[in-house]
Amino acid sequence: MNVASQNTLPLNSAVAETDFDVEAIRRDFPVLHQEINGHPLAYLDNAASSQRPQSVIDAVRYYEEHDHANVHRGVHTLSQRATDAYEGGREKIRAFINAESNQEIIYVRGATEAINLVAQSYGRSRMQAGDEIVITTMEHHSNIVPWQLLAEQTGVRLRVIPITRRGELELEAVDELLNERTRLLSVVYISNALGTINPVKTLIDKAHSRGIPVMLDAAQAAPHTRIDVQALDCDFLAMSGHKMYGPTGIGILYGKRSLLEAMPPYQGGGEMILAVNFERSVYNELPYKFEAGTPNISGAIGLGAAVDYLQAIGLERISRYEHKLLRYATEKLESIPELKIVGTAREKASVISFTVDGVHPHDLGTIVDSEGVAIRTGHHCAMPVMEFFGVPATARASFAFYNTTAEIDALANALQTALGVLR
Ligand code: 7TS
Repeated sequence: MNVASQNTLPLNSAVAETDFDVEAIRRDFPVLHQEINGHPLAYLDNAASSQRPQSVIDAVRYYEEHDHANVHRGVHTLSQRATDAYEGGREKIRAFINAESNQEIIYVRGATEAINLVAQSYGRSRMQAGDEIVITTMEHHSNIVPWQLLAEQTGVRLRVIPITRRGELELEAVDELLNERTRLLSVVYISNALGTINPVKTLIDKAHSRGIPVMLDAAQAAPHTRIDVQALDCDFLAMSGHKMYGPTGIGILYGKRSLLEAMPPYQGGGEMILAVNFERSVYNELPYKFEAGTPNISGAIGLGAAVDYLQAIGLERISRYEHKLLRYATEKLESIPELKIVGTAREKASVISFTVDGVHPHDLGTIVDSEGVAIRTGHHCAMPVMEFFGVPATARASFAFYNTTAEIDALANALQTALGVLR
């Protein structure tokens, strides 16, 4: 599904969605039903980490209470059950992103580790001084610093696609930056700081026409839009479980099998070998070659349950509902004259960053918290974005499909209170 095309949907002022019962969905998320500082919690920090539905909590708990053992190692029943559940999660995730094979789904700690793995395994074994890696101005630090580490190790050069004042990529610059020295294009799919949905299919086609592989940082995309890695034809893709209603400490690296097969292991240890002697070791097959040591078994199982939950609702419905929420919130915040929205791309998802002249975002965040509204303030690990817009930080509200227009109203009211106090 193309999220971008949904941005042209007409706005229903009441955000009424006949086939989307947000109250029923909210009942699946126990954490939402509490008061913070005497007000109902309005959790609007989903880009940092989303909440877990009861089914994820139950799946993890069931595993801990009935099935825990180490995976792939035992003939005993618990080990087999743990292995089945762990590998079952991998199959769910494969189907979720429509990868061709389970061997292309590597369990990692999160998007950060996925990108570091590609930098250190793929990058370090294939790149050298004179080669170039292209990223964009709107990357999260986790899609900048791993390449800088690689640059220090190998002499590769990092080149950066600029952005416009709206917070969109300057696409004309792409043709110039992708050249015969480029070895990889690594791009954020949806920006955590601006909400911009990048035209990743166009970028992939441009890169592939020059023989350049593409990595997508889909940490923010996976919870909000249907991802089909075969349709996109991306070469690598990174996701974080905790941003898609699953546990922390688990994430996925997707890689095309042919690329992963040719890559050396990222870490050495148990599980990733077939045979070891002191002369040499024989590495295990995919995906285990990249899963050294005892993995986050309960995390993988929880992520599988999160994917089941998302599939049951349907990413298309989620995108539609969240898009309406974003439109509602944008109109609401635009009606507060002191407030300036940072990031006004034509294609956006689930994030509104904003500033108020003369007021530090941390102060805004603290005051709205006193009314039960959770937003994030800071540089959002995207300091080059802050530098581009000439601000030290922004306040950011980020939405999930369990959020409501009432919560957005609570945000707007709390911001009015804050402005009354601070200005
Ligand atoms: N890429 C993007 C686009 C992100 O938004 C984040 C985390 C990461 C990568 C790293 O993910 P991790 O799970 O490995 O930490 N973004 C945020 C955020 O916006 N606020 O807190 C974390």
